[in-house]
Amino acid sequence: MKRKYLVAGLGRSGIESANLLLGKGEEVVLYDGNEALDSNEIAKKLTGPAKILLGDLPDVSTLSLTDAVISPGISPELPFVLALKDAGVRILSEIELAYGYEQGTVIGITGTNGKTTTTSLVHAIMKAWKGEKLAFVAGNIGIPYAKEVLKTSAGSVTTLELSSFQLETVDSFHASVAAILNITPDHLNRHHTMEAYAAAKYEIVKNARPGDVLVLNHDDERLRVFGSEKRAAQTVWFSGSTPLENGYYLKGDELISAVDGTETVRLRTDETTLVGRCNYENILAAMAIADAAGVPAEVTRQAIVDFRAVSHRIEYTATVKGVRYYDDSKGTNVDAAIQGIRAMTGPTVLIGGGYDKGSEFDDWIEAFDGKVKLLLLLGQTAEKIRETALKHGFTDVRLVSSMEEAVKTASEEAKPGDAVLLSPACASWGMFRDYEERGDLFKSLVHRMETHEE
Ligand code: UMA
Repeated sequence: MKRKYLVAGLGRSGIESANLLLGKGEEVVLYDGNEALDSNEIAKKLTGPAKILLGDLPDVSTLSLTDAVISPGISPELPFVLALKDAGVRILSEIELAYGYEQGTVIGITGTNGKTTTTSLVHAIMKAWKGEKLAFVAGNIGIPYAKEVLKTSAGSVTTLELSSFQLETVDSFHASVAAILNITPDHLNRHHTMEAYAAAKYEIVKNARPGDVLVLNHDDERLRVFGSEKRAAQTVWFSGSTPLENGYYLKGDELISAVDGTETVRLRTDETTLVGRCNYENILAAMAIADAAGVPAEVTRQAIVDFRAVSHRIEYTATVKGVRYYDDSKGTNVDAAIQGIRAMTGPTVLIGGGYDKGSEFDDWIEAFDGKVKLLLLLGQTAEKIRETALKHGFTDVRLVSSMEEAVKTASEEAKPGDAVLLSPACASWGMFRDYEERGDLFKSLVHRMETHEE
């Protein structure tokens, strides 16, 4: 049967899905809810002709569709997606679509925090092992899988960073090695409950086969339960806190792998430029994944030693007038932002707030631990965070209306020896395209002050 695809959402994911389908000679209709988009601009990004619909989607029965590829930012609960389902249209994610063209081996990494760093580490290891032509990285990290998949071949390894949004609508997707790094509250406005959010992440292993490996965090209670269930994939554990009879763990300043209680020291913490327990956990997970994929231990070790930190993750930006500035724009939820504040060693002016995902901010405020001297708040969540801070007796809070005002105020209030940390505990949507744009603006404002200082 001749298929007819709707590609919904015309951001990075949608455009590359459309191009993959157009390249395969499929009939594609493009759709975006934002009627202010320019159809001509969209058409320029496409590799072939396609009808473009903007604003409200017409009655789906008039479109004769067979499949709909929905972008990660589109909830499968939206009325137009439900209408498509009711009309018998197959709903799939970009990941599921691209996976249909995969020729090699796939490694899938999900979790609330640490997935970009772990994905980058694993990809660095795979590149060191297989070479540039046989190692690919894609997914939530910012490179659509649909853009990379046609480059894969029988011997290649693709490392995918997968968000709950991308996993929600997979069907046949299969990763030979999968990892769930941790599950803490995030995106609850989309998934509603922690159970539903966790269930989306568990989809990463739904098609596990004998011989597959599932890497899980032993320190995460929910994952300890999940990992004890019977399934085709073998579970391999890592822990940032507890020595394991079999598994990967941090002990003092050593990263260790153990088999039946026999320990091998794989790396010392001073051999990597990554800092903080969360990063050591990411390295342990990456080692477990690399071992499961069959990478020689020395190749893994060297690639980790050579690895440099990911942008926007507690990234040192500059020192201006004795004040150190850090960009942790990737701290898009409370748990990630707690890691950001923990990494600070002295008085800190903290810039937070952003898009409202329905999170609670109590744990974040409690983690301030006397270090935060002033909290500057931006965006939709500013008032909610301020109220939470006051409830916890933290009163040094000020609302600001832009990143420019936040950086200016921070620079006026910080004394030499202090730090200024952008770690919002919220997504950037509403004010910025994504956390990268938010972090880049912060960094450029800091660098501008640095230039004026000279
Ligand atoms: N749109 C609609 N209707 C809606 C919602 C959105 O039509 O109800 C349209 C918007 O008008 C816009 C387009 O959809 O034109 C945007 O699509 P998108 O939000 O899915 O964004 P993409 O640019 O396609 O980027 C997506 C991921 N975005 C999200 O998950 C929100 C990127 O993850 C990912 O890097 C990219 O695909 C490539 O795979 C970003 C992210 O913020 C980094 N991820 C979240 C996170 O890390 O917490 C999950």
